[in-house]
Amino acid sequence: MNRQNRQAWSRASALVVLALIASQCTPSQPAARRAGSGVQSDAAVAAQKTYVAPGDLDEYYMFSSGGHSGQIYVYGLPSMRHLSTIPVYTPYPATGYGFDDDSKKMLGDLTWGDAHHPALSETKGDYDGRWLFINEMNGRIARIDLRDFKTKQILGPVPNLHGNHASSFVTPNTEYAMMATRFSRPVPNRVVGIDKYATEYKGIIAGVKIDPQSGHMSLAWQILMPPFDYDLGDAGKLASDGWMFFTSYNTERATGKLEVTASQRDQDYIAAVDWRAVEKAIAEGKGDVIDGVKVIDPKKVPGLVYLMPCGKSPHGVDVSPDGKWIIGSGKLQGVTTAFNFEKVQTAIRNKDFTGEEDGIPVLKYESIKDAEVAVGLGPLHTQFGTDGWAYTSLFIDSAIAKWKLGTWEVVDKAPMSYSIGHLAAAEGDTVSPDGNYLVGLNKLSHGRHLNVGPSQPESSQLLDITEEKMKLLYDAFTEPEPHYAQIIKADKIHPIEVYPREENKHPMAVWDLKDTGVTRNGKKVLVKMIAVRSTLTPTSFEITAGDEVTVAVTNIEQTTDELHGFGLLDYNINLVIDPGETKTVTFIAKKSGVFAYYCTNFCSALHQEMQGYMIVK
Ligand code: K7E
Ligand code: CUA
Repeated sequence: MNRQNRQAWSRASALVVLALIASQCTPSQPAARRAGSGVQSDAAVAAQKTYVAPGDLDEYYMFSSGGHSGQIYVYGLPSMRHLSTIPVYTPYPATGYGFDDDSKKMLGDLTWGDAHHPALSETKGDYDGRWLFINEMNGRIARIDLRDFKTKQILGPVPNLHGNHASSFVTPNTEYAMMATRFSRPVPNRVVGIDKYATEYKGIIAGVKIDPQSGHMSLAWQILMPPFDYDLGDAGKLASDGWMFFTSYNTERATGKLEVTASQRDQDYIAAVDWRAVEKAIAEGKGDVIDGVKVIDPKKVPGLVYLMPCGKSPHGVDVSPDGKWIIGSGKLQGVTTAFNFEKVQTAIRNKDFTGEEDGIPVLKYESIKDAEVAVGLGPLHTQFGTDGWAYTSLFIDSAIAKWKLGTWEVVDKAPMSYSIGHLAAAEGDTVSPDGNYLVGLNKLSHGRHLNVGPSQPESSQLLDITEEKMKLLYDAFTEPEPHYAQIIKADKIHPIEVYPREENKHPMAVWDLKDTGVTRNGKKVLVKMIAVRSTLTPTSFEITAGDEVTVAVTNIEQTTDELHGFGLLDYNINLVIDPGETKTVTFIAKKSGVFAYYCTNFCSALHQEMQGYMIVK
């Protein structure tokens, strides 16, 4: 049996069992009460659809932003099992992240980050399973390699850009990831009174160039924008390829109590950026260097940015799979607007403008919109399924509305428990969404889990969207703080299980026990160590107080799942070394005495024997 058949078979047999259980349930269970004899209860159907039998594997990976935990949580769908945590902006002792020299250097002075929007790399508008990008509020963006699920690069904090929320949305061939400011400030940063906010503070939109071979990110250009709060973004695709869209609020340029001062106007904007034209302008030498970055002022270089009026205080902006429509709405409204990209282009050609903001033309709302869809109160984000189906999260209604692109009819609403923020559909940001699963990422979850005190667990809710009515299948605990997630077919990702020995080019790697040991160069001491079941070699080493010590540990295993750790007590040192990997840690031996080190990852029957001593004279 292949994997799919095996899954179908195990679900079918599970269904029989569950239906039996459901039919014998006590009457206190409403699902059982609803089930007539011989008819499966809703609960049994839902359980069957999410059941992944022991030994079977999920169909999808979901990469969920960990918000201000600074991490990414990996889930399997449809089981909603939490499979892994990828530390990105925060030290994570479980994998030793933020303790070894390389990851410590990558994190720099910041040991937290507020991550919001993961973006899988794309080829021709389809997830290609190579990399995952995620933004962070302290002006940073990171790349995770999906070959080993490890953070490989953190770019930033980048100059001029403050509060990187409208990020990391990639373009259809991963040419760029984006960054944009939630918080405007003087550019370059200097002290200017808040009374000068409207004229002296600036927003920034930035393009981060991604190397197509290595995935390496570099800051390519920035655009100087009016001091609005840029909130979310999405890249154009197919029909609208070459463009980027960003929502903005506080177009009042207000300060102070924004919930009042920034809600004066009926409309704010979606900024439409022609990034190919920006690329060309930069190549032609346009723009000024500010704090080391090429910055383009649209007042001096027209034709790159346009403002599309949108309902007040918009949050998400989402481009339909064919690229024809741009969906955005005020988050206090009862409708969401579908803007027609063709009409946007026509309005630009005809100079159908109603005004300008700092030299950026404002397009006429009536000329560029196709429809206002009555989705319900508090529309935030829209995801897409097959056949033109769209799903909009409604924060105030605490529901998801299902509606159709083109006919604009709303056909279904599913209540969420509760106060949904983002939502994620299977392959939902691609040119061809799968249309089978949808996950609501809820901001609050009152009463959905056992009570664990004031910090209530958040929840993500899995829905079946294969039929006309959306069906709730599962509630899963979600680590704080849920923002966006992306869902990719499992067979698109092929992670390695060990680092092949021949790929290890680390200058301090050793593979033969006779090459281990201590070398000294003045006050600098290098300890080359091998970790292999069940010894850390050398089993002891001596140094002198005040030495600068580098311990380089190579795990010479080539066996799956044979990780070893190097925990050094009292020195706050905790490495975890995967099979075939070398990691280093450098520290000053400040304390003298005897200190034990040991393997932290249970690796064999004699794991407990895997220990040694550092003697500091
Ligand atoms: Cu939570 Cu995208 Cu930061 Cu919406 S954001 S809800
Ligand atoms: Cu190696 Cu435990």
